[in-house]
Amino acid sequence: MPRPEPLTIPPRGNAPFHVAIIGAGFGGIGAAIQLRRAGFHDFTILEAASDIGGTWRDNTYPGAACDVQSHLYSFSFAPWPHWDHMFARQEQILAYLRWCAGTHGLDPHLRLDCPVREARFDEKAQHWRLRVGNGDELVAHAVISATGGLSQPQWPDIPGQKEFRGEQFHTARWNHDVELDGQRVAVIGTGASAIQVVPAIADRVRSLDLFQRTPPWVLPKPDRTIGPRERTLLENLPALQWLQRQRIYWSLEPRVLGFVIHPRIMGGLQALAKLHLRRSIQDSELRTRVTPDYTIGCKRILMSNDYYDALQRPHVTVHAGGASGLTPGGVLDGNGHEQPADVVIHATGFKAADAPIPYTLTGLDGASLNDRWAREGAAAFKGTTVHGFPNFFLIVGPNTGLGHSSMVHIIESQITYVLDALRTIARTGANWIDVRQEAQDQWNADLQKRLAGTVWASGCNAWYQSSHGRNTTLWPGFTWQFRQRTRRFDANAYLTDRDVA
Ligand code: N01
Repeated sequence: MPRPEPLTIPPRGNAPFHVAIIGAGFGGIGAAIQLRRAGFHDFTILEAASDIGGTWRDNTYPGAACDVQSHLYSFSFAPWPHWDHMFARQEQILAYLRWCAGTHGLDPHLRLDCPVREARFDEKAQHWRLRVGNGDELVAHAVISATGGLSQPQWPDIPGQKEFRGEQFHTARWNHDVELDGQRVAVIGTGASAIQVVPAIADRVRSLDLFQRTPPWVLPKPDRTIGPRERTLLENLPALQWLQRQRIYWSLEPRVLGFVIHPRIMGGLQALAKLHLRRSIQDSELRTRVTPDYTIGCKRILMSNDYYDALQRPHVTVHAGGASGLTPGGVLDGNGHEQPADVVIHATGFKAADAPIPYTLTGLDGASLNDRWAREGAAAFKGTTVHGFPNFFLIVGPNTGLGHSSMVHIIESQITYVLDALRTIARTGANWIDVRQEAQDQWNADLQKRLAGTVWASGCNAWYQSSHGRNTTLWPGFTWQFRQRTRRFDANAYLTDRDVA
């Protein structure tokens, strides 16, 4: 694998230039590996939890697996020949991330159980001050914030949750102490998490009531096991692994055309999903109940070979119309009828579109990014830098999400950009860089113009939209276009401390 160009940053005053990485999921681990591979060792990874892994540590629900093939949903600079399924299970992805951290020597840089509460730019000292959970303060000259787009669970906005007397939990905080065998279980939500959970638990429970508000489009999942012989071959022939990655990448990339050019192009995919539905569900009434009424792709397209089977078990009931509340003994359907339940599982997703930053972030002139984004909606330049927040870099920032390919590809592109920004700081001797407001505004105006014609704007209610009515989550293009735009740090779009001195 080609190494990133070397990175050596001269000390600032008496102190070495220090980088704080917030979060040890794919984004934080990837950034740390690339810093080390570039020969830069002065960084700390601050992780709020007691283990690394991000979303792949938190989502331990039964059936949790990736819906992108693992040879692509992994770092190109840390290929792994050991995937035992085309679409890896959660435990194996977590094992992969631990392997990445171990083999790339990240352990000495890791501070676990160390939630960042506040990051404040000290204009006089020209560096960031980070306050962590135990009250300690850490100084950093640059901050890479990789806290993840899907890290904060969204509980349903329905009354009665405090009154429910049984057990309840969110899929991203699965309570493994709760026994599901023989219980009456209610699942709220029919998104990517629910369609994995429902088939995984259906056989164990006494009854399963699924509360669906909007049915998803579901395609067959082209999964298969990767046997020991194939894995040995991949291990011994790295070129074959590379080819496998390329094959998957180029097979997924054209799918973006249907998302961004015209919703009509989605016709073929929608026909395939309808065929999957017709072949899988015989009962026409149930089929009608789970047939979506919006264009495929407007909400995330799901993949499963066993979801529809599970819905047809005699003890499984789909309640269209969603859940309208909880009572002490169960869940109210859309008509207000109570469905008794011992356990309620909230498969209701994450706070994604409003891109919350899970700590207080204060930049130049005391500006608060938390307030700004709450007021105006999330916006950044290239999903990575934000005007007024010098030397602050987001991984998986606004409008970097994908509906068609691997987020790890986007993460790698952003890391390349951040490393090049740090190289610019090293080369020019500047203390900080700050993206110009005009550059950021132009970037976002262009994005919103392109998003207006996409399938995501075709009239469904998806978490891609922020509460301000803008799509602040998705990248409306090919992933190689994003890579092209982040290949080099574009210094002209930035001010430095010297420009404002
Ligand atoms: O969450 P979601 P998710 N009554 O927001 C419903 C990633 N992911 O955790 O559609 C009934 O998709 C809500 O209904 P509606 C992936 O990026 C990846 O499933 O808003 N239902 C919806 O059905 C994914 O997109 C993998 O009408 C209620 C559901 O809750 C993202 O995570 C696996 C309701 C939330 O679905 C989020 O997926 C899993 C109510 N009162 C997740 N309130 C991979 O395989 C809300 N809902 C990589």
